[in-house]
Amino acid sequence: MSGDSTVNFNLLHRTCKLVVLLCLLHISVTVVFYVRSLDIRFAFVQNQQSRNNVTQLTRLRNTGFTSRAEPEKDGPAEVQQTEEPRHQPEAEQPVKKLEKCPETSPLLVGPLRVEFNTQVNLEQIKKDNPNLRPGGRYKPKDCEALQKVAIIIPFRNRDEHLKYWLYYLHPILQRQQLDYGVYVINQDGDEIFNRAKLLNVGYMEALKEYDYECFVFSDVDLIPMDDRNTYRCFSQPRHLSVSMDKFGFRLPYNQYFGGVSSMSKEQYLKINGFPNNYWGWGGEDDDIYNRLASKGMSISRPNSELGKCRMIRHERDKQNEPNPQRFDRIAHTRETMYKDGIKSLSYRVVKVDKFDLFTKITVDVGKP
Ligand code: UDH
Ligand code: NGS
Repeated sequence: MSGDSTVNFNLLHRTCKLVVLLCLLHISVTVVFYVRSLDIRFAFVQNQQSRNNVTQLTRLRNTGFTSRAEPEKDGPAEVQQTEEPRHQPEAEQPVKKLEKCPETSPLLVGPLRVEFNTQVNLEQIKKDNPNLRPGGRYKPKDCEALQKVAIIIPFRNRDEHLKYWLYYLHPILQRQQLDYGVYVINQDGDEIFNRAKLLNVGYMEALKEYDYECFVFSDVDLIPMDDRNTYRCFSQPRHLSVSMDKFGFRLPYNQYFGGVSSMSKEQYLKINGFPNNYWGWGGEDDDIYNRLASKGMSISRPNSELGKCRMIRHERDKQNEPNPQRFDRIAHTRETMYKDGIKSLSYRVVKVDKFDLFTKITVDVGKP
């Protein structure tokens, strides 16, 4: 009997030990798993926080708040990194520099209906273009524009035409994904008009505001009929209004460079800008063509389908009669272009108005 009970006691003792050991093992396994799950949860919270930081910074940047405090010249605002874990997976990096916009904008729609029978009003245009910044500035928010373009419009007493221009062009330029600003250069007073000198003023004044690299010079009464005719610069000076309704959608002559054209800063400086001494109508665009040709540049053009545009019909303006000296002047461009141009430009800024849809610079350009 006593031998049996000793055996039973030993068996019980071993079983209890085993149970205690199993319990200990269970507890330690549970503790290990618990600690590991804490680690994971902590890491998850950290990641969520850093993701929120990125989202907040992105939002700030898109509304323009962060860029406002930074100098314009630096382009898209760089966002400062907040305290981020040292080693982050690729996807968790803070806001990166925007990628370049594609060579051809995916937003383009092609041929457009352009007509001037319906009235347009500035308030409506403003509502239709909520992403414009004061002074008629814009840059895409999802990509870095390929070019910074200043659009220069020579102007006096053409408010009705300007409204149509703004109505049609702002949406087009935004679809073209340009970083652009619209500068209306308004000739002060009622002396004889000087289109080319106003364009020179536009070049100078736009550069005071932003480091534009491309300049589009556009008459106020010309509207493109296809948004694939991009208002930017090319490796050669560009003539954009190649197929105007008033010329039966053809070029009036091969050397024609009037209406809408574009030039990079480099191309423009190579020809000493435009002439300042063409007072009244005609010839200044031919002088510009001569300057480009004399410097060995050729004219790049869109094809006649893409280059279609409409002109708003109008009567001849007062104080813009044909210039009787124009034929003599264009015969001597090669001799005069170094004395007369951007280097010898003089004018006085009378007023600068930053409107919602454009910047208006009123200037005294003098008289002949
Ligand atoms: N411009 C003004 N105000 C003026 C004169 C010219 O804003 O008083 C600007 C405007 O941007 C215009 C550009 O300069 O688009 C070219 O001038 P323009 O319109 O006189 O040249 P265009 O060749 O017309 O368009 C010439 C007169 C046509 C008379 C037709 C009569 N049926
Ligand atoms: C030429 C003018 C250009 C003018 C073009 C088109 O004759 O300045 O006609 O004019 N050159 C001279 O007069 C030397 S338009 O039909 O648009 O009024 O741009």
